[in-house]
Amino acid sequence: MSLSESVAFDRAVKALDSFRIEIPSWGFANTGTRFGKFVQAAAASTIEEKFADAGEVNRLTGATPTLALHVLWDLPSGSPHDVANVRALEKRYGVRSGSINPNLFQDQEYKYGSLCNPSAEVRARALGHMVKSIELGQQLGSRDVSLWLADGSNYPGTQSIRNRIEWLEDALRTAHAHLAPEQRLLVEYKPFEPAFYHTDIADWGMAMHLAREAGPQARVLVDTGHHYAGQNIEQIVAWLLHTGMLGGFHFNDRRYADDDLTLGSIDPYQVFRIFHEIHSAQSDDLQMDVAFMIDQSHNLKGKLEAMVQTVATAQEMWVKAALVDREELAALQTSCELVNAEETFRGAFWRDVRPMVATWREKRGIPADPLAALRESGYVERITRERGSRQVGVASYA
Ligand code: PSV
Ligand code: MN
Ligand code: MN
Repeated sequence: MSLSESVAFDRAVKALDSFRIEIPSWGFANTGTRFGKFVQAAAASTIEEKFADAGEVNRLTGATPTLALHVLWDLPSGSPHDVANVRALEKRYGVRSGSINPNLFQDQEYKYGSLCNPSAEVRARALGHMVKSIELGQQLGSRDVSLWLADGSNYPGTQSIRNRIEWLEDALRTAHAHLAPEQRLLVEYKPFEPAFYHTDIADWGMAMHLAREAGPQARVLVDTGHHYAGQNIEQIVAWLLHTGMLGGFHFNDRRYADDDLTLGSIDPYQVFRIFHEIHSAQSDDLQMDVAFMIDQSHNLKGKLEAMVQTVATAQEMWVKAALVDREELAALQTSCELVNAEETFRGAFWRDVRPMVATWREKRGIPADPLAALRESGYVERITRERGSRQVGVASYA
């Protein structure tokens, strides 16, 4: 039995009112693959343009009040001037700084690793960058520092895996000691790429161990694209919820590996299953504080449109998962009525919640159809003209 229309709508309103998802500054910039970039005239190339685009997505969806920043890409000097500039942009565009992402993968000296580099000098400089990122977070009033390492090796026998674990533990303990009481350190894992033999933080077990070693304000960050094909991601989420170690998500979709595609474009049921774990932990009163963030790279689609699609999909999946009749499901699980349990579960997934979400948007003064509103606003055409005129040889579509 599915929930009645009125119970479902009340639940949808509650779910949507509390739903926030952070957007990444790099989702508006020109990005590509290792084979090159197809540049877009409308792509943001300055921090102001990224804030402007984020403000537009927030205006259209009402769900994205924060913007994740990548230190070297967005705060290159880390100076008080950079910080003051970002502060002014926050006010101008109505979007606050979100998670701070240190960049420990671009510098040439990180060829053999950053916090896990065999050279003590390189490790110390990488740690210095971490500490700087933590301080930037404090100056910007942003809570989470998200750590992703590209560290690893490409060939068996070429690095000591265990030495690198020790260096990493030491570095994360020191970094953690610099956190302000309200800050958190989120440790992201990834099984491969750019390293192809071993990655120093390859999975959730390693990330959880390191977060525990680092200290009480560290948690695990789950990027949905950072798993081997076939891995049961919602089970990992359930374990992290159970152990109180889930800190946040980087949402994206993929067909093969870390493809960074728009959410739900390949497998919306995966998003639903993850959200169900969160809703069910919430209704079981599990202590949790989970940051939802998008980590996507839109190299073919128009960036604004892609971001709006993802946020709208996230809202829809969040509502669908809120509409699982969890009491009924619990009873069916206990009595092992497998088919009925499955039908209760996936019945919520198949329910068309778009009319409910549109009604909620109208009640909250948000466009009922954010994608259509984006198109009607002329925003993309305007930035295509303004930004495109500064670039040469750029494709004219947004
Ligand atoms: C690495 O693949 C990653 O998922 C990390 O979160 C980085 O910060 C981000 O992508 C940058 O593109
Ligand atoms: Mn990520
Ligand atoms: Mn990734």
